[in-house]
Amino acid sequence: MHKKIYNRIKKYNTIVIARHIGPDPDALGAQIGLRDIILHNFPNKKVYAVGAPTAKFKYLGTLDRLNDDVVFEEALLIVVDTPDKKRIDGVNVDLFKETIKIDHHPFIEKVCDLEWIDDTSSSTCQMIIEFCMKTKLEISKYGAERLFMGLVADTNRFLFNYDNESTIKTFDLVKKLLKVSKIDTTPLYSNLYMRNINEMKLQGYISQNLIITENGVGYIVLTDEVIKNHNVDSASAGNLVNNFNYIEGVLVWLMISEDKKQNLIRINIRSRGPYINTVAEEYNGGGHKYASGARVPSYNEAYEIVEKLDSLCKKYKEELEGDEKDENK
Ligand SMILES: [Mn+2]
Repeated sequence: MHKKIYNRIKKYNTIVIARHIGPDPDALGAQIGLRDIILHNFPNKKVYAVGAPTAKFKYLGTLDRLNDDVVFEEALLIVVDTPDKKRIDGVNVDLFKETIKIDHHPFIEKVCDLEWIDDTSSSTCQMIIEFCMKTKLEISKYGAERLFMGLVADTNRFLFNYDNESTIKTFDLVKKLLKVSKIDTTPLYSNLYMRNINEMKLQGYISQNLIITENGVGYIVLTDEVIKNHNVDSASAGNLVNNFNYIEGVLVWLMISEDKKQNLIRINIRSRGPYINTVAEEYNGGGHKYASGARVPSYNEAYEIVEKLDSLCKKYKEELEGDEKDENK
């Protein structure tokens, strides 16, 4: 697979790299990192990283606009960190001569001619690192920094929940990346974890008002009014979900944030117990087993989700107890 992808990159003079709407550091890091690495190895190629920019992650680098002289019929498209067609930002997959998908989400649908999917990988950035290590692509320093930031973000600073083998692979690839690129990680962490005081105050509000259900679902409703009073936007409110890991008795937690501009409710869910992506998928969302999201039309669906997550937790705890009893026999 690595070889096939490498050969296609080598073959095409015009390469467009796309990722999902509402990008996160893994999507942007993979996209911008890969662009830099391809240009570093093939300076004469034209490589574009496309999609709507986000002010919040501008430290990851700039995006390109596709000008009129791009001939899609002769170009290669690489889609990163995106399992389904409808979530690809900024390009029409059907226009390209050839297409490749590189992704670590659970499979949803076949979108590209060539698909490399590894849902045991911590991040798409990790897959790009692996790809470079296994091919002749030399990793640029700038590229290495983007990939490192994306991987750190998706693993939530290595607090991720994977099996032993996957974890060893992640650390091994990070070790190799640091060795070849000699990047300084300290400023990269400040990029990722610098927060403004308004977000911190909202985090305080969430801690004060978090509701915990009978079976261990922690949730908070952030109305438009609360979000406005704290001077943050609804997307960054939802992102605070990552800061509520490891609360005793809370297995699943979610932020329910109103987005008045788009007239919807954002749901950001995390888990350190049951798989939650199935519930997100029922509401037109999706993601990973332990980190998912959805956008729903009203609070009614949001409360339905809380209830479904609560019964997931109940089942999960019962199964755990069952296992323990079996072991004691
Ligand atoms: Mn990702």
